[in-house]
Parts: sequence; structure tokens; C-alpha cells
Amino acid sequence: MEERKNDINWFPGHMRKALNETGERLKLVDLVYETADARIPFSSRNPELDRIIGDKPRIVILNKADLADPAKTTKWIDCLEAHNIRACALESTHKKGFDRLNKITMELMKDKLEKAAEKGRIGRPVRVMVVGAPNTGKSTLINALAGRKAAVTGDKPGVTKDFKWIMTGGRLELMDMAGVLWPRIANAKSGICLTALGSVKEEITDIVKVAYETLKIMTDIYPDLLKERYSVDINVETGEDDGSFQDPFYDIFLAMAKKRGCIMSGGRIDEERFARLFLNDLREGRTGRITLEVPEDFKHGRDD
Ligand SMILES: Nc1nc2c(ncn2[C@@H]2O[C@H](COP(=O)(O)OP(=O)(O)OP(=O)(O)O)[C@@H](O)[C@H]2O)c(=O)[nH]1
Ligand SMILES: [Mg+2]
Repeated sequence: MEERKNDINWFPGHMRKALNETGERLKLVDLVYETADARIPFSSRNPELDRIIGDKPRIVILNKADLADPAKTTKWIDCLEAHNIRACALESTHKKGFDRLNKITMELMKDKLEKAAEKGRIGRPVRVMVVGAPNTGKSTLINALAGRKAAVTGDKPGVTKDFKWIMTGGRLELMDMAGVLWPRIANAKSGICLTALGSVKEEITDIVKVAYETLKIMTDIYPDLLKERYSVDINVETGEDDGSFQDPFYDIFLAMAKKRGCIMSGGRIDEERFARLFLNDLREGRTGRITLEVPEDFKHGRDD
């Protein structure tokens, strides 16, 4: 496989601005909903955002749970809660999981609301800022809570560009924020996962490299799903030890592309076309329900 450039600009200027504004606007809210992608609960949580949110009450929401491996989602929720981080799984597009979210919200707000009631402010609104990596479903979540299409959503990162208050008609007042990444994603696997699942703009990435690296991860965790979807043998043996370089993953990549008819005139494999097809299958759940990370992998904390 060709050597391709590796330097993705994760952190355009507007994200620095949005991160700075997050710190200032935190003063205006009671609570933070931090969305992460349930398929990559580690990689889609922003360490800079984590630092900025600090001690402000928060709920980590593993969104898109309908696309994730349910047993692993439960593991992640248990792990977060064991670390004293309130967490719940959500399927914003299907409006599932909201009872638990509302319950935790009210638990976290109980003291504040009781104090307000003592001072005569009964039914005081609860103000929530919704933050998280791009494309993790912040605006979709807000629309589900508001019961109307109040925020713009889209299946690409960077849809929400500026903050916006949205009233739900009930007790919640929600602040939609632009999705933010962080300047230095040191963990290469995190970078790949974030890109594969749509948090990084496709235009600035090497799509073939991302698809190839994601295929490697999938081969390790979900070989059967690949076998089933693409009707190929997943054989990662490197063959004879004769010193020649062999790349079984690239062979699998090519075999899958061929099966899918991604062939150019002259018989060459159309790597880019297959890369897009492969990643779209994955993002939209056609390959199956997947979670690319488990808590055990991160026992020693993050390295970015
Ligand atoms: N399958 C599934 N898709 C979801 C879910 N929540 C959101 N989506 C989809 O994910 C995409 C991104 O949703 P948005 O709400 O625009 O995400 P966002 O976090 O506001 O994105 P930015 O504003 O770009 O940061 C859309 O295509 C949504 O339909 C979910 O729970 N399940
Ligand atoms: Mg948005």
C-alpha cells in the first residue's frame, strides 16, 4: 500500500473559539450534557472539554447506542458510574433512553431546585449546555427533548457553527454548541476511530488510509461481521517467513473491494470508492452493531 500523508488538521480555528466560549458560557447553565459516540466512548470524549467543564455537574451521554454493541455499552456505563461520572445510553433519533436521562438530571438538580423553591422560585428552569465532539448527535438530542426540529442536524461534522438557546416548553432550557475536537490527538487509534465514525471532516482526511486502518481494527474485534457483510475470508496470517513484506490486511481490503465491484477500467481496484463504501457501511450500521473500544483498554488513562 502506498505511503500516505498522516497530518490531519483536526483543530480548525473555530473550534478553539468554541472551546473558549464554552468556558465563558458554563456560568450561564446548571448542568452539562456531554455527548459521546457509544461506539467509541473513549475516543469521542474531548480531554480539553473535560478540563473546561471541571466540577460543573454533568451527564455523559453515550449517544447512537442503537449502532453500538449493547453489552459493551452497559460495560462503559458501569465503568463511568464507578468513576463517579453520571452516564446514560441514548438513541436520540429513536427517542430511546430519555427516562434515565431525565431521572439523572433531576437527581443532580434536586438540591438546587429545592433551594430555589424555598426562596419562592417554584418550577425554576433547568439550564443545560450540550457539548461534545462533532457529529455525536447534540442537536438531534436537543430536538428530541424539545419535541420539534429546533436545531439543525446533519450526517456530517461541523453542522452547528454557533451556540443557540432552545426552549423545550417544559422545564429544560438547552444550549446547543458547536462540536469540538482537541488540538493534539496523540492516540493514533483515536484519530482513526473519530474519522471513521464521522467526527472529522472527510475532506481533510486520507480516506483510504482511514478505511484501511479501520479495517485492521474491525478484523481484530469483529471478523465475523466483516465475513458476513463482504463474503470474504478473514485470514491475517502473514505467510512464509522469507523476509518479504506481506500485508494480509491490505489483501483483505483488496478482496473486499473486489467483491463489491470497486474495479476501475484496466482491472485496478478503486481503493477510494471502496474506502467510502466501507466507511459508510460502518457509520450507518450496515456492518452490524459495533463498539471499537472497551474500558479495559484504558486502565492507565489517556495518552492524549
Ligand atoms: N443512528 C443514530 N443516529 C443518530 C443519533 N443521534 C444522532 N444521529 C445522527 O447523527 C448525525 C449527526 O447528528 P447531529 O445532531 O447533527 O450531531 P451534532 O453533534 O449536533 O453535530 P455538530 O453540530 O456537527 O457538532 C445525524 O445524521 C443524526 O441523524 C442516534 O441516536 N442514532
Ligand atoms: Mg449540532
